[in-house]
Amino acid sequence: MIKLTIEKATIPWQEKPKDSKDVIWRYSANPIIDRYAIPSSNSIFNSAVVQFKDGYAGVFRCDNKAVQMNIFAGFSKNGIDWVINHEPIKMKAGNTEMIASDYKYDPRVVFIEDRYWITWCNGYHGPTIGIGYTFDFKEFFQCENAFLPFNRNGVLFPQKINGKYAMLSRPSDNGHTPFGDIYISYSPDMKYWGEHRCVMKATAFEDSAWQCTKIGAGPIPILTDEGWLMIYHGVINTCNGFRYAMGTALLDEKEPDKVKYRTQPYLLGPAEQYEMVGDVPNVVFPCAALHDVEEDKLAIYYGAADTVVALAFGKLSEVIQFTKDNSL
Ligand code: BMA
Repeated sequence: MIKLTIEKATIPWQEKPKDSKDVIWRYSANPIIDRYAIPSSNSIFNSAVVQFKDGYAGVFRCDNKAVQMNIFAGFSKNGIDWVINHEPIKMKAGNTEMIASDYKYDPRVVFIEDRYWITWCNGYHGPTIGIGYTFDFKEFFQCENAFLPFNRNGVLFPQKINGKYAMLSRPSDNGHTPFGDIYISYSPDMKYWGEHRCVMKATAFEDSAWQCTKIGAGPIPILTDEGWLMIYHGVINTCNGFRYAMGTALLDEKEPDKVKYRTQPYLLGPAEQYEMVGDVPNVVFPCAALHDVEEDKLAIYYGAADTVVALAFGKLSEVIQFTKDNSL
């Protein structure tokens, strides 16, 4: 039998700066994707990447200059330099003919079993969770929306749990939601979703103020020896509006609605110019992460100030330890 060896793409990486005491550090050449990276774009942010062939593919949120939100496929050899298609993803009918969509934003991507699954915030009488799949990032198929409106931040687990697909989501409203907790739902077939359970709520102001208004899942959860590592965003409503930062939690492997640890401090908050200044100031919004257990590497992709895409790094073991040592 001929054994196929699939070349492992090198994970984007930069060593921690000598003077940094943080568990997560930023890529020195951030942002990696400029707001005008394709001819039509006003901003490119909150985007998802995944290993594909001997490199990477991604689904990018590109708002155009009419400020219409849509998702675009892109490709990269090294995970840092990206070529993004100039035309948005055109969906074909997947497990339904009902593929209505007023807008698409904040995609997530994950490989499960035989294909890449994409979730995004889909406009159907307000935001809800859209689901689609692709085998090659050329042809895309849209499935039934997972939930009723209004919902955002639909994030699939990378494998079935107790025989079912599992998805985190954040029920919301039709506007700039002033609340929001993370729930988990299960599906036998990626069409019908149920068994909804609350995972994690926004905190009390006095306990951890950066996540006291709302929270939402970010990248695809990573299975570790300590359970599912969930990177999420937390929001505080300040006198100048919302401020989005990044935290981590560890969820039970078999029962992921059980939170084992959850960070009281944030791991990354808006502090650099490109995170504090943009179309929506003071936003770091993680949507994807690449990891390598053997090399103990984690690369997190996040939208900065709703304008550009940036990259941050951490050691997987240190992020897990930090989450355990700094838990609420
Ligand atoms: C949310 C979404 C995100 C955005 C965030 C901050 O409601 O629109 O895409 O990053 O607000 O503006």
